[in-house]
Amino acid sequence: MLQLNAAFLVPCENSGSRFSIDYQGSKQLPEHCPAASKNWSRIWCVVAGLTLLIVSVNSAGAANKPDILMIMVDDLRPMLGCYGDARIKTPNIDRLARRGVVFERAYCQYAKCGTSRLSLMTGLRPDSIGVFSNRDKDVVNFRKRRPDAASMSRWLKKHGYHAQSFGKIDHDGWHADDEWSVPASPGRSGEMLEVVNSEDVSKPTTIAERFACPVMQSPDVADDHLFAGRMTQQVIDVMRRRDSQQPTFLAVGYRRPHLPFVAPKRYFDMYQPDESWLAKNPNPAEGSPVMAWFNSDGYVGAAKRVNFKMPNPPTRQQAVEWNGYEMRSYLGVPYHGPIDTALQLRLLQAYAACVSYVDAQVGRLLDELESTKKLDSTLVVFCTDHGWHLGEHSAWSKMTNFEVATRVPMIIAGPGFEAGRTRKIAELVDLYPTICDVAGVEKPDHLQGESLITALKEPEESNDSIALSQYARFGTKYTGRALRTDRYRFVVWDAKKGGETVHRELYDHDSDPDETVNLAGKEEHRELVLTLESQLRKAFLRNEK
Ligand SMILES: [Ca+2]
Repeated sequence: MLQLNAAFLVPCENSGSRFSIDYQGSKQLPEHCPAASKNWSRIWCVVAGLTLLIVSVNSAGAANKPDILMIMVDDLRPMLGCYGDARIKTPNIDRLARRGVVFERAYCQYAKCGTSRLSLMTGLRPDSIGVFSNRDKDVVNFRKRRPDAASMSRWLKKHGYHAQSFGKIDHDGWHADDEWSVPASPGRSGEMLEVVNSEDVSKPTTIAERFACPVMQSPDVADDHLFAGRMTQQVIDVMRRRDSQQPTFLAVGYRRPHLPFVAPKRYFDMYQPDESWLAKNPNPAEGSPVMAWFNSDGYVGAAKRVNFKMPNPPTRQQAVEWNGYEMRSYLGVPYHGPIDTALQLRLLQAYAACVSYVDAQVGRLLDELESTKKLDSTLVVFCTDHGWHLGEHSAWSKMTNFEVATRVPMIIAGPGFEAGRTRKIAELVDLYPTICDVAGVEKPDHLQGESLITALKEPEESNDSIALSQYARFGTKYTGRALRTDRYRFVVWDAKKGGETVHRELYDHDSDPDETVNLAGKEEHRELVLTLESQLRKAFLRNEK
């Protein structure tokens, strides 16, 4: 039985259907100078000539550089055909995977949108960025504090690229227009909460209030009725208009499958999940601390707004009952307590539908590149910002250090390397230096990731690389820092005050890929824990600045 609070079953606030995009990026010099006045004509020609010269000089260093298309999907776990899981149909992402190198073990640095995206775009790790909230002012302060840390877009722009972004690349509200060649096109404010009018789905979409937003909607509408479809068409329009003399970096950020799960009905109709889809490890890992898997700690205030008092801190049992609050804050999911099997299956169906909807949009972008014969020469980077719990460890959503929250799809296809797959452990923070290397752009000094160019050229090669992730819990009272090696996931939880290590976690992926038993406290693993902790501390220390 769903616990819907009638008080919140109110119509979504109508913010209109405005949607506009700034196309200042198209540099179109006149084919001939206007002849209204000879003098003005001469002046105009001189100005135009100088502009042309400047563009030419700007582009000189950009000769032979590939166009770059970066596709970033929000909250996408690697539950994809090309990752060996055919339950969700993603023929287009799979098609890209067949052309490029699939990183089977890629990890985010922070399993939450904002910090993960800042890390990816700046090439810095979260400890160096120091932004762990969703507060806009923290990002402004970070940019002031680290003016040297040019973002990928700013750097590529400096090196001759036309850099343009669509949708969610930085966390919503964190865009800085001067990072791009033209102002970013993020859509309406709050676009994440785009919903259709349930009385008449043909009406323009609106932006919902968080607690008045249904967790899922399956309107019978065309792809372009929703933002992702409209945005895709705009990207294609820009692709068609772009100046072929100047290399282009297009960053396209899809806001689904992030909640709410809204996608056209036909994508919902593709799925009827059965119980085999349910999480294999629905309970918290044996011997794990609450802070490892309780991902509702940032929602205490939000719960209060709707007159629910979330225990803070919760007992182990309370933490299970309140877990996954990001999802519970939408209409249609109980605020706390069990999520019954029927609802879990509908949520799985909705998540799958959103992924397939986004996949179809990715297909449109690939089709466009293919039909203009630019697919072979374009560097296409496909990734997300972090994984997602679909009931694992009693959690829904992200915001943990577990494999399901930190492992991400990463596919890189482009000129100069063959298709393949690699088991090399990679990180999202590696993308910036990798893109520089493939594009033939020098790398800025501040980067903390490692270029994956060797893995792209020799994907069979494996090595002893590691991945680092982290998450702050209960505000920033505790931080969990995670090390992923070839075999293990090892996590330490340190208190901010006093620096005391309060918990350790160790999972053996050879015997326990679902991370169901924390081995850290077992006497037989004492030496291993010491070794991994030493490795983890050294690796994280290297990145503190
Ligand atoms: Ca996200």
